[in-house]
Amino acid sequence: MATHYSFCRICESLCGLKIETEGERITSILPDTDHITTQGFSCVKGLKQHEMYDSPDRLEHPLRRRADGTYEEISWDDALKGIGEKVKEIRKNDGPDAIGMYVGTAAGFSVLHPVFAQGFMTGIGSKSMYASATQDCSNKFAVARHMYGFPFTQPFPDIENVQCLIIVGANPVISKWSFLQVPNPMEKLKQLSGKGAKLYFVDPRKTESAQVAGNHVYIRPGTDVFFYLSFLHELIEQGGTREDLIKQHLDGFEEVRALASAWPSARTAEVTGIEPEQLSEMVAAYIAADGSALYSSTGVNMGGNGTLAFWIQEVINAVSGNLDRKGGTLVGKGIIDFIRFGVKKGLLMRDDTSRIGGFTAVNDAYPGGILADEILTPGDRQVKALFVTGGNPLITMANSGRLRKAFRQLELLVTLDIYQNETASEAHYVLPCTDPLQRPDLPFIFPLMLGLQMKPYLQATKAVVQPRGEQRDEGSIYLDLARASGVSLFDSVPAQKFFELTAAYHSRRRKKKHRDIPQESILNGLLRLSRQKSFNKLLRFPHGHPRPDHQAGSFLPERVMTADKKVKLAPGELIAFAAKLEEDFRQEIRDRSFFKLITRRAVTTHNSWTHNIPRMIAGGRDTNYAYLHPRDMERLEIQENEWVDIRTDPAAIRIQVKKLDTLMPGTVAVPHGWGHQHARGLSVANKTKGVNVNLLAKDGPKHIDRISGMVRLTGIPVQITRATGSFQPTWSGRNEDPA
Ligand SMILES: Nc1nc2c(c(=O)[nH]1)N[C@H]1C(S)=C(S)[C@@H](COP(=O)(O)OP(=O)(O)OC[C@H]3O[C@@H](n4cnc5c(=O)[nH]c(N)nc54)[C@H](O)[C@@H]3O)O[C@H]1N2
Ligand SMILES: Nc1nc2c(c(=O)[nH]1)N[C@H]1C(S)=C(S)[C@@H](COP(=O)(O)OP(=O)(O)OC[C@H]3O[C@@H](n4cnc5c(=O)[nH]c(N)nc54)[C@H](O)[C@@H]3O)O[C@H]1N2
Ligand code: SF4
Ligand SMILES: [Mo]
Repeated sequence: MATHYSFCRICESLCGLKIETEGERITSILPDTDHITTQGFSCVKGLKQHEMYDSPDRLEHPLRRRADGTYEEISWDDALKGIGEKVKEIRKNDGPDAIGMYVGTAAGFSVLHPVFAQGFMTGIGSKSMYASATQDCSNKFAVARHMYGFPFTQPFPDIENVQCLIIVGANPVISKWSFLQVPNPMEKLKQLSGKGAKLYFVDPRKTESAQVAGNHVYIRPGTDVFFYLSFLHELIEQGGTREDLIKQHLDGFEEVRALASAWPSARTAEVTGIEPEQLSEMVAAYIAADGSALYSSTGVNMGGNGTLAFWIQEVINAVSGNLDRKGGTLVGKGIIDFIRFGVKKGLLMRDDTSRIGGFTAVNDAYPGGILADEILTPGDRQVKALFVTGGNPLITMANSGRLRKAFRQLELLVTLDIYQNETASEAHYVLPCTDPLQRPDLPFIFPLMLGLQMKPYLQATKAVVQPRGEQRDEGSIYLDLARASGVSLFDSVPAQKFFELTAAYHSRRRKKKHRDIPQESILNGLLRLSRQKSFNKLLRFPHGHPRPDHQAGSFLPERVMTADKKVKLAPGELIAFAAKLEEDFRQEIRDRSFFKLITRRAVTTHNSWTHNIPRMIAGGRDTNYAYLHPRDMERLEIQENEWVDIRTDPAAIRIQVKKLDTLMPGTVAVPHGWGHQHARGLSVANKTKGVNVNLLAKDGPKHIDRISGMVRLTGIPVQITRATGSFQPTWSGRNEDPA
């Protein structure tokens, strides 16, 4: 028996873990009570993750689809050869952009996976990159690039010192916070409130977080931009702006002031449902406190106007003098000066546009909402091959029914995952990857490069257990895929040669069959280049090694990456984009007769990937429900557990109803990540009953935010009727095979 200290890489909390093993088997996972930041905090997903990784469904060999649609196990040599030849053929005939990639959330939680995946695409010479960020957060990157000169400049609330924190569209008690590591959010919220800080939650549901502490303010889904505009308007009216700082560090105030002047709270209340007095009180609290912050997350990002809403939020934090001050919002530092480095190297700043819709890439990726069109529309740059790496787009993306049809047209679909999930069930090749506990690692890019941590620290972990069967790490897979496809990683022959040689040496020393990259040495190289302790030295701090604390006053003006070092409050593109608000407002008024669909996360689920653990779906948790306010149920004449049909243009779903009196009337909540019936490789999850709510969301260029590339995944107007008669699904309805 052995004890290992490591950390969880499922969500941004990165909880320290104490892991017991017997041989190559994990026997228990406990929270690491000595961890310098997470201090014994964790959740059920982290503590039971080995049940997921040890599942008999876990991929151990590459799979290839046979002509009849069944799958056979094949060797790595055959898989690489088959994929490589097809990639060469498509690249030659249709050009490099015909080869696309979708990078999912799980990839982001590893340091090397996304780097090698991008390296492969650079080698191919393809710009056809897609990522789960256009589902959940591209608006933040797009706005940051316009305002601060770099997409990864992401101010976050100074949680230790904030006196007034307004949380919009986030539920940290369940989600554990995003774009910031805050361990044990429930305790933190209680502590803040205990210390007398004012807390507000602006959310269509009185969430688990809002029930812990603070005040809750209901908002009609999808109307956040109008809330923020009225907030700014009111802030100016109440004299909450800091003219001295505006002059010194900010640029464009008059233009945003003019914009906000059209949106007094008496006007926007009609769509947001927030009473002017309520807003006025909140703004007064924000102004009065000695350090305030507005923070938002996916509820705002995914609501259809995430770009404009987040922009105005950042304007408010800046003009009120809270940006870069103690108790306000801070801009962290990673192990290197990533902001300066990124701007110098032009990292994540591609300016090219997509073939369909002419969307500018955000963080070097195109909108996921055009992927189906890019596959289905003939012509130059049409996507004919797709690599899906650490994601499950057929569940998590908009209009997933149409996307499935598109995927079936691909000449080559390859997935890199730990399971044969729904997406992999359509793939030509399925490649078995290592799981987080089988790889050495550092905290992922947000904490590592941006310091998005309440208390900065660094931690290294070795692999806790070795890969089973033919499982391999993604870096090694992309190295081999590059060779098999006749290209070099990063389009650099020396880089390809270097990694091949080190992989060969590393594998010979360990008497391994496959040539796998020395992950620890590469991570060590990264640490040494950024003048940190070596990987091995860091391992001597198994509970984390502290890094310097954040410093208020370290951002303005030195680290603002615009030409004149001033924060751009009114970038031309955003001002021009805001012209649509009048029409959006009228649309909100027209939409008042519709229900607005929102999502709801649970501690036991993580997007689409925890429903294959029996304990996570036990006790009635084997499905999702449509949650409705009792008053709405009465209006619809529906009892609990009865069925309703929820409709939008693309599709309809039939789903059972549960009562939820913490919901704003006129709203329906349906958790995402369900609808596993098509998954060949999830023998537990594919017997669950839930439906995929993203069948209802619209994709295509007309439905995409032009700046962020995001579709609307929350605040969607839907019709709800009591289920009558046999269900006639558009093929994408409930559970049946689309074929
Ligand atoms: N309606 C609605 N839709 C949503 C959301 C919502 O709130 N409402 N949320 C959105 C959000 S926030 C996001 S981030 C996206 C997520 O979108 P995706 O990233 O497409 O989906 P996930 O379900 O997170 O898929 C992660 C996959 O990675 C696999 N995996 C886990 N660990 C590893 C590993 O170490 N290596 C590899 N190769 N694979 C691994 C898992 O098995 C799983 O198949 O979905 C979005 N979709
Ligand atoms: N247990 C668990 N934890 C997770 C995940 C998971 O799936 N399960 N996913 C992880 C991922 S990938 C991410 S990105 C983070 C996301 O973390 P969060 O952004 O905190 O996500 P949610 O918990 O979905 O909180 C979104 C909140 O927005 C509200 N909301 C919905 N629509 C609107 C709207 O139009 N306006 C406003 N103001 N609010 C709205 C919802 O009611 C909900 O309370 O969580 C991560 N952590
Ligand atoms: S909160 Fe849970 S899933 Fe997230 S890092 Fe901690 S243990 Fe892992
Ligand atoms: Mo996410």
